[in-house]
Amino acid sequence: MALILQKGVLIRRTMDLRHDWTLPEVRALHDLPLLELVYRAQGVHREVFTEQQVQLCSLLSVKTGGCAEDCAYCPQAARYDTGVKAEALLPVSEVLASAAKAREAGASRFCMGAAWREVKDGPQFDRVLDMVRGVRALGLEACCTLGMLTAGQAARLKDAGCSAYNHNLDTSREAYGDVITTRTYDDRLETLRRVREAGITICSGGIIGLGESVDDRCRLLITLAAQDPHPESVPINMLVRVQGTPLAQAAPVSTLEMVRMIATARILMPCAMVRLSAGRLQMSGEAQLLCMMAGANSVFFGEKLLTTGNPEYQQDMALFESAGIRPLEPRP
Ligand code: SAM
Ligand code: DTB
Ligand code: SF4
Repeated sequence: MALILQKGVLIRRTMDLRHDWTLPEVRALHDLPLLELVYRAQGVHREVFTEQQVQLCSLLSVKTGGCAEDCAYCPQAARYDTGVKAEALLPVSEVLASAAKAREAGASRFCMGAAWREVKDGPQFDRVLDMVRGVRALGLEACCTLGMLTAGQAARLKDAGCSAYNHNLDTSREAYGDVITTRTYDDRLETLRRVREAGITICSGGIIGLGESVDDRCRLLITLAAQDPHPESVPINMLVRVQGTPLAQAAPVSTLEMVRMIATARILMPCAMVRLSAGRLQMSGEAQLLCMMAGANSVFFGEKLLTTGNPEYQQDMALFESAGIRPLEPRP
């Protein structure tokens, strides 16, 4: 920690941000007694985030199902029989109506997901660019998650005003091939590089509960923290086990494993928004608050994630109110 003084007055503390964490170091943090880990993560959190605020993000599947990839967790992969039907790309008007409603309900970020392997230039991508422009015009941050991108496509998204691009590494390089075979870890890192070069902020995180080891979870966080700058946003998902996917019968993970993952992410990437993402339906309100104590400062709200369930709006608001947590105001 360094202090910045102006005429002897403390104006800002700067964190020593590291990009070279080692597995023994991260494992030692991750495996600390839980309350000690949460205490340390909360200390880092408070150096950066001084208000009791949580960012509410709204998520909409703008193009559902029929995806060519084989991600073993995903209900939208065409090759698994999950009951999710392939649908066409939504019209811009429908997406913007949904964004306006989300803004009314307190969202400051609107995330649009497409079940694509990669973006193809043409009318569909042009329509997504119109969606991005429309969401920005509503005063919301616009995030997209559309699969792999070329440098040119990243530049066009940036021109349209895209604030962030979500592209998860999901797990460690070592465990990746057990979960996805239709693309490589390096494909993923290459898209992240293109997004960064285009000047769009990065949202990248992962999932726990895929059958990975604790070392794999730590290696994922090490790879994310090796990015310079760190991703601005790190979603931590708990696997939603969907019938028909190869991971439908995966062993459930405990909420305390989520707490450990979130706390470790917070310590490694102090300035990132750490997002408590999929899996909240399986967690009690108190467990979610423990995740927030461990450094999570954002959730997806609304009854649906992309295709699976999420807590009811009223239930979330009651939880935040009882804990004195305020939604982060929009700052477009
Ligand atoms: N097709 C694009 C891609 O894969 O980058 C964008 C959409 S994809 C559904 C976005 C992310 O959702 C995935 O990277 C994965 O981390 C997460 N996800 C998908 N299914 C999930 C599940 N069953 N449980 C938890 N997270 C899941
Ligand atoms: C992320 O990391 N989690 C969100 C968002 N980024 C796109 C998606 C979760 C999807 C959960 C499964 C579903 O609802 O289809
Ligand atoms: Fe397709 Fe994305 Fe689902 Fe993988 S996670 S199957 S790329 S929609």
